[in-house]
Amino acid sequence: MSRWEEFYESLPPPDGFDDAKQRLHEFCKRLGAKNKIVLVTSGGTTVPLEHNTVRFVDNFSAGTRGSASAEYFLSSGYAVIFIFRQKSLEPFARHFMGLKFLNMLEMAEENECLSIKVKGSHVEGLRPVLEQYQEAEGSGRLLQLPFTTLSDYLWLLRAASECLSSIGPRAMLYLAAAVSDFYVPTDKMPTHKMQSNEGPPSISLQLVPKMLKPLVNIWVPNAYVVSFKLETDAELLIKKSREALNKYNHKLVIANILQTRKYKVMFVFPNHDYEVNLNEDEIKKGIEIESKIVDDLAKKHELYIGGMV
Ligand code: 9Z3
Repeated sequence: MSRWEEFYESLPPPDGFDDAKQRLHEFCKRLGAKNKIVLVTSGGTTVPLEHNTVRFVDNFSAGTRGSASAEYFLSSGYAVIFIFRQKSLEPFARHFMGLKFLNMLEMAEENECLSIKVKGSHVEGLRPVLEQYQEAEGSGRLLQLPFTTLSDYLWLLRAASECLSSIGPRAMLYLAAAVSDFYVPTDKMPTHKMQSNEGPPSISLQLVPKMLKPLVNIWVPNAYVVSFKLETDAELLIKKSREALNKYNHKLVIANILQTRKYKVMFVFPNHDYEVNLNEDEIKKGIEIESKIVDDLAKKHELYIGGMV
């Protein structure tokens, strides 16, 4: 048994997994014959430190990259499977988060009847979002499945990949989730909440086997697979991205630096690379880098489907 198979054996499937599998199957069957389908993963995974989990290891990802990209894929005609960290940003809903949402509303009283309305200054901005959301809902082209832990994520990733294998090169995988490289094995985890009066705990994290290998070679071998590489040291970025391409044989790594990720990424292919960025003017206008990333990818994917790359 390979290391990744052993790893899966050690992780029980998440609650509701059969239902998620069925929804994936129905989605791919209904839309797969005629459409391109992209699997977008988004947000960070948690790694529990106790079986009855009070504490866990998490990461910074807010899900902006994934949720914004899902919207642009939908408007480029894709059907989208969106696997996202519970409570991270979601397509369309991300425009209505927290106080931003409340600031868009106002009270109105007419004939002693009180109502709440969207402020006039926001109507034009909200219209395209609402229209696109209603179109995606109406056409059933968006399937959202949440995860919390690394284990939930890996089960969903595998199930979605295996479903997508039936549509060959029309499937794209866009792996933007920030997935933990480390975990605490189930048999090394305490059952109950760690007690501070027992002194500082010593926690030994193990390496998570890289799932890109079975994903590219076994689960969904004909898909257009795009992974993301995140670094904080710019010196390492291209080198590490090329290493990943050589190791896993997928099509493209989109490389980004933590601090500049919202306006600059590198597209790294096995033999060349280039920057996709936003200039000052585009940033001021509120253009999102994901619109450029998805535009470029949709073209590359079309060439791939046509057997041209
Ligand atoms: C990314 O690099 C994404 O672009 C971000 C997006 C997580 C930086 P936000 O959600 O951030 O918009 O706040 N995702 C992949 C990160 C990752 O863990 N990649 C692994 C690695 O770098 C490889 S799969 O080793």
